[in-house]
Order: sequence, then C-alpha cells, then structure tokens
Amino acid sequence: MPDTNTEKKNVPAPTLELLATLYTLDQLKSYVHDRPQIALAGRSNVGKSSLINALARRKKLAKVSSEPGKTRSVNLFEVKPDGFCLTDLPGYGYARRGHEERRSWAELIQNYLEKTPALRALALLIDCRIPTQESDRVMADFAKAHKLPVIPILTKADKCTLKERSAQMKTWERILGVKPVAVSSVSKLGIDELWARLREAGRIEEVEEAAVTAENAAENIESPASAE
Ligand SMILES: Nc1nc2c(ncn2[C@@H]2O[C@H](COP(=O)(O)OP(=O)(O)OP(=O)(O)O)[C@@H](O)[C@H]2O)c(=O)[nH]1
Ligand SMILES: [Mg+2]
Repeated sequence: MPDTNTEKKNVPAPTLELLATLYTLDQLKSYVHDRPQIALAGRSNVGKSSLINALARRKKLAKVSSEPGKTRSVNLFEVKPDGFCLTDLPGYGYARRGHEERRSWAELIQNYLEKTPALRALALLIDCRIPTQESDRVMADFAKAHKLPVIPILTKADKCTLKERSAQMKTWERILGVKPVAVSSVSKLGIDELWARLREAGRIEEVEEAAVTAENAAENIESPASAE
C-alpha cells in the first residue's frame, strides 16, 4: 500500500504570483487573459486579501487592513504550477465610503464577473460571525443565475464558536447546496482543504493546456526575451 501521507507531503504546495492590478473599467477591458479564473468575492473586511496571503503563505502579497475598503482594484494572482488564477476583488456592502467610490467599485466587480468568460467559479467569502446578509444573498443569486459554481468560505473561524460555525455551515449549505469550507487566515484552519477545492475547480484540462503552451510559444517567437 502506498503511504498517502508521504505522497501528500511530496506534492509541492502551490505558490501565488501577482499578474495584474486593474483599477478602471478601461484597464479591465483591455486586459485579455484566457486562463481559468476563480474570483474571491465578499463584503468589505470579510478577509479576502488575508486569505490570498494565507493561501500563498506570505504576509504582504495582498494588501490587508482593519479598515474596510482596502482593496480598490481587481488583482489577478497566478497559481503556480497549476496555471489558473485567483482574483482578489474590492469588497461590497461598505456604507461609509462615498457614493461615487462605491458605485465605481460595484461597476468594476460586476464587469469583471459578467465579462470574464474564463471565470470558472466564485469563492464566496462570508464572515462566520455575521448573520446572513442581503448583499451575500444577492451575490449567491448572481452566481446561480450565471450557472457559476460557488465555493462558499466561512472566514475568521478562529473568532467564532463551534456552535456558531456549524449553524452558519448549515444555513449556507441550504442556500447554495454546497458544503462551505471554514477557514482562518490566522490559525490556518481549512487552508489545505480550500486549496484542494480551488485546484479542483481551476484545473486546466489537457486541451486547454496545449492551447496555452502553443500561445506561450507564439509569444516567445513574436517577442524574444530582450535584456533591456
Ligand atoms: N481573526 C481573524 N482576523 C482576520 C482573518 N482574516 C482577516 N482578518 C482581519 O480582518 C480585517 C480585514 O481583512 P482583509 O483581508 O483586508 O479583508 P478584505 O475582505 O480584503 O477587505 P476589503 O479589501 O476592504 O474588501 C483585517 O484586520 C484582517 O487582519 C481571520 O481569519 N481571522
Ligand atoms: Mg481586500
């Protein structure tokens, strides 16, 4: 019998690399990227950027703040060696920002979600301590309407009791029909399980991989590496 524990240890942990930071609709529209993408969406302060750092096992890859409204851009991170991307989005539902700023973020999030054909899944982050919010239900409905698979993630699990957590698990499993993953970016609870779910959802099929390899080869022919 093979020792599965040893096998697991030998699988290299994925790393994350920042590919693009897009602040405006124009930047978003002109950034063409066909790799499969999984978006991290959720209310401001739910812990999206912290989760990117926990997944990457780095402290400052994505900007984090205790002040809601920290992330103002669409940030694409490539998962290596897998090849798909995780996208850190600005948060929604934060009332204290100016109307104009909130409108422009909402527009950016909506455009990204509606106009990214390579979007494979929505990782919907929900604070495990907060009762179900209308804005999260709207996001869940959006995913359903667009037939987008959802990976529900209950964040800040280190801050809630087991009882609270299991009640939230049940609620969101009922709403989405999918079992959530409870995570903590502080204690790292659930990070391995989440990686497994993300890698499954973002897996590049062989046909796609061949296309990407061909695309990369073509790029290298068109623009040989220069040492400027
Ligand atoms: N205890 C605890 N705190 C967390 C956890 N994840 C995030 N936080 C804290 O929550 C606050 C917000 O975290 P961010 O990662 O910036 O949240 P965000 O969802 O990216 O916020 P926006 O960019 O504003 O949308 C920070 O003070 C983090 O330190 C967690 O798992 N446990
Ligand atoms: Mg953020």
